[in-house]
Amino acid sequence: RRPIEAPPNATWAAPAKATSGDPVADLREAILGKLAYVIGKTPATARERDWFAATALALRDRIVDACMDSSAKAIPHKRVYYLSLEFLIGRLLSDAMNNLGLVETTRAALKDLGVDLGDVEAAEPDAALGNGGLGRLAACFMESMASLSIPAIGYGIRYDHGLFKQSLEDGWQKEAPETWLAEGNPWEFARPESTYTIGFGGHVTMSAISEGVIRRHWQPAETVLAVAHDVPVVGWRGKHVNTLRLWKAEAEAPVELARFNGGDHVGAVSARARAEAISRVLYPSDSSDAGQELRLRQEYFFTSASLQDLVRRHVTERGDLRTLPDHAAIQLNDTHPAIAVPELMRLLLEDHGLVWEDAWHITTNTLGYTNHTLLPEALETWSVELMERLLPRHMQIIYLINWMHLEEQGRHGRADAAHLASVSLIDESHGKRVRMGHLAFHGARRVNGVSALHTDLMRSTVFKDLHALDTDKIVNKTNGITFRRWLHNANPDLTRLAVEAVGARVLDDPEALQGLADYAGDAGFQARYAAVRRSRKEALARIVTDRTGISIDPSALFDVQIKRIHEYKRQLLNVVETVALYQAIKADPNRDWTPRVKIFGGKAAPSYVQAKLIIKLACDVAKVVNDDPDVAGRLKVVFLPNYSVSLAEAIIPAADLSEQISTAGMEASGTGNMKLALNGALTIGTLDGANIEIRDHVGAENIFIFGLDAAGVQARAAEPGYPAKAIAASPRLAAALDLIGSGGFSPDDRSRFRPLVDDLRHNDRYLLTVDFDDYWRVQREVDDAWNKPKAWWRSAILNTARMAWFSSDRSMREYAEEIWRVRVG
Ligand code: GPQ
Repeated sequence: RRPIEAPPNATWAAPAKATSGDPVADLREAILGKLAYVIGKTPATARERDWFAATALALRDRIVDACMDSSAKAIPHKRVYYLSLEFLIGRLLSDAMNNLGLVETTRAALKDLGVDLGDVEAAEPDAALGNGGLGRLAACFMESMASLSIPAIGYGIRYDHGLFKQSLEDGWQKEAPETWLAEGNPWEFARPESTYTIGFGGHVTMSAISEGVIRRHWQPAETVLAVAHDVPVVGWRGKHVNTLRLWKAEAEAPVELARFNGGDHVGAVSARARAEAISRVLYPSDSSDAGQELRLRQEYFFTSASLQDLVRRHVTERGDLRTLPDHAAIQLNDTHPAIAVPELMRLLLEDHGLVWEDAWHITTNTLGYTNHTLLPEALETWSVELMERLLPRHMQIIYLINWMHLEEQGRHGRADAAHLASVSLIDESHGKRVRMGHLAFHGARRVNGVSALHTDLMRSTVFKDLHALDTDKIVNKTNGITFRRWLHNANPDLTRLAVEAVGARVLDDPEALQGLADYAGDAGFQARYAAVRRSRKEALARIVTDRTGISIDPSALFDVQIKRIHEYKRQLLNVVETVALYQAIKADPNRDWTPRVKIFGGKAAPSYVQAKLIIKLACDVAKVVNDDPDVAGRLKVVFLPNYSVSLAEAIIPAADLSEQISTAGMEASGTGNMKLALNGALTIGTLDGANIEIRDHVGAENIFIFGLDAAGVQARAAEPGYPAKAIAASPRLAAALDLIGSGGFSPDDRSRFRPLVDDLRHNDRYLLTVDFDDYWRVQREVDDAWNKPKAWWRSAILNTARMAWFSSDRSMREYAEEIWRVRVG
């Protein structure tokens, strides 16, 4: 791997430090110093992990230098506060080296010490503080904000244990705890001086402060401390550094001495265990509501700490809270921090003595809310009973906000019961529950969706009636990805090729990638582009063999579906098509079948039974297909265990085909679709989420679209008996389902996959049966296209050239301008 060295430029001066004039020697000495005096090891005793820590610490010093430079500047006029329960950042070393322009310097410094940079990079654990797209988006946005010099602080939780480790035991997913902090985190600074008290439970008291004016005060029964841990986020060319501030939960009293002295040694630390449980582990739920009390505690814990922190900063810097909206934009990443609405109200009313109208004005001019799904099972609600018990004051405030909101409807002549029930912050249809989406919507100045289609569906479905009250409130902000990680770091060879073709400008301005279009038909360029792909495929093939024992041929088409396992994402559609293809090859083994390797990766939520069964099916199909001599050389199936950010970095540059096959209307955006297309994989996909915008950019002739669109899905889903009709009309689908359902892949347990097949036959909520034939048809078009390499590589190059718009820099500029009203740069 030979990463790209950023060419220095005039505005990007190295900090003025005593140096030898030799950057490699300076960094080498810095690393040796960290190894000796921080890690306490000699080069002879150091393990890769020690070299990683020493290197990270040496680079962190450089980031601090850059940070001191940027924070020496005046207080920024306005800051963005990005509140997210998840930041799926992965490894940070290559980001830091690349953005500081120190990749080759670091490589050379380590080489002098007899250490290989690649080995050191591999020793860094992934910070897996997120589940999937939502958390990775937050990480891309943090990197882009730093690169655009948008002053920002990301706020989240410093989980002791990130997303679980997945292993496959005989094809069944097993979960083990993830332990990224086991040997410490060299990137972070503990900030015990930034500690806040977070309350839970208790009751609300009242005091009359003057005639007719009553103040309410929350008296929590229990308190927990939130202690800040800061991770610096350095932007491109080291020009700007932002902070990711993660909260750790600690008990006020580490041990209750009276109990301890009384002999109750376990009870003496039980309050501590209860407090620390809050930041212990990331909930592994993706696009589904975790719904448990500890989850609500996590949400309130990090939201309250973050708001207290930013309010205190504002008061220190500006004095008057009335100007908060001028100097702070708070973005709520989904509804997980939606409790910010009543919490900010409470802080303004109780701690700062503001009156309701002023507090509401400040709140609703500071908050923004991003919605990431319309799936009903993912829309958060909390029972009023739990809220009253855990956050009694917040529940009062929510009731008051809702009362005023519904009164307002009456004043506009909209007091009919159906309308009120639809816009109310409380759902009363099955017990009383607070609708967190409605709460965030009502408390925000702007609400956004994450792709054009998703935003349209927000306006026409879940938020229809709220939207009608203020049609300017919902805006679209199509997702993006940071090219520094997903092109420059993940695919340095492709980046070098782009630099050679269109100039180094492409490193600063993704729009320059457009210049590659001129070379799309050039035989010489195609050959070099294909050679880069080939080398990435060989590297992935080694990983596959290493981790699964399966050998795959790099000259076959690599067909990749990597993402969380979820029924709406329809991995099952891909597996059923694989089975149908297997049957077709068996029936006609002498045809010139296009060689394919189907590669799957992704985790299932531990409680998601159907998703785990789909993993098992993929593995069982793999076993049969890979062992069958009749299909040898034509079809292989691989399920790569423990999909992660760093595994994605290895898979994406090696992919020829990107599977984006969700039921139309259900994938809010997708971002893996963007990473794969940027790296030149052609997409096979539905008209869902950002796939539509990808098609618009790369051109309909350079993408494989199939299936019903969102309107078609809505219409068909309303027709009774659609699965049976679809299966009856498709002998190929019927045969594949018969083989799966009758135990063709599970001779040890013939009824194992009956639940999956029965659900398809009788229910099929995700319209797999309806889209199957078209999917099959377009997959065969893919086969044909693969056999015309000139046209294939032309399309691939055009995909890379035309994905520039999907840079998260573009997303962040749009948020900055239309939602946050904050200066860029
Ligand atoms: N997304 Cl609600 C998640 O990754 N987790 C979630 O809990 C929810 C949404 C995803 C969504 O499914 C993708 O379509 C988006 O691209 C992604 O958020 C980022 O917006």
